[in-house]
Amino acid sequence: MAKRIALITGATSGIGEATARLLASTNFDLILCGRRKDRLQKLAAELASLTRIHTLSFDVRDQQQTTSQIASLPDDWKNIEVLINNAGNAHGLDPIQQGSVEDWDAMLDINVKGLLYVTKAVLPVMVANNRGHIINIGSIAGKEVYANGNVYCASKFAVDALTKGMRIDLNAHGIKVTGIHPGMVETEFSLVRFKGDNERANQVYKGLTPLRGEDIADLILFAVTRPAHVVVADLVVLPTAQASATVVKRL
Ligand code: NDP
Ligand code: 8X3
Repeated sequence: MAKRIALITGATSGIGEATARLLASTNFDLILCGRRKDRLQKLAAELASLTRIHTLSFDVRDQQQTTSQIASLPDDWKNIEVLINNAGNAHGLDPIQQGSVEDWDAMLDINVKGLLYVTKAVLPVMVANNRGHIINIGSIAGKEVYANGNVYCASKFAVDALTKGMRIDLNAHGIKVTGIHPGMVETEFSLVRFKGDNERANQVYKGLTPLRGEDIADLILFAVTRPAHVVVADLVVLPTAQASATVVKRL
């Protein structure tokens, strides 16, 4: 079977990087995206023996950059069949009355508007082909609101709403849309949320076995390898030690 082209945002770390590694060893050519060029180059060099790799470095907050980078793809990379909208992070964990506007802007601009900008740049080819698959990485935070989660939760509720809206609007074009909503995954997520405070980040996963990026990559691979008539619409996945956004069993 011919290889399909998948574009992964946030491929420089965590869930996106694990997904790149898994898809590279299956039936995909990969467009790997992120801001950190050194990481993109290192990963591309590592995976080049497995499949074709193209890298794009851009900040999803910048619509002009996002659009022009995706438009710059050579002809033999333009036919994207799978888009994995994964780039995103939490910034801060504060009560709303103490929240930082900078953190709010980052979460809404990256997790919501960035996802929209990337999708807008990729959709024309899927619409023209009447075929394609968009995977949006939401969160348990997009299903339940928890204390101090306020704006991060709002950004992920928006991802959930956009996933449902995309599935409806793109239905006529045969484009599949999947939402994957993880609980705790040990990546650089908490380090970013707590602005490089390693000790605080490690506390999040203390006394439990969290998910790994590879666990989410497995689900992505499952979703993108279903037969043409099947779409995995919505998946919530938690570590066994986690029952909800806030109910967690620790040793
Ligand atoms: P990481 O911090 O490990 O990875 C985040 C990725 O997003 C990096 O590759 C980063 O690349 C990219 N990214 C962040 N900001 C931007 C930006 N402005 N422009 C372009 N790329 C950006 O975290 P995860 O792997 O855990 O996060 C991936 C997704 O999973 C996120 O959407 C997150 O909300 C979601 N999620 C994570 C959970 C968890 O517990 N870890 C649980 C539920 C959902 P670079 O910095 O190089 O640009
Ligand atoms: C990341 C999971 O619970 O920290 O989306 O919001 S949580």
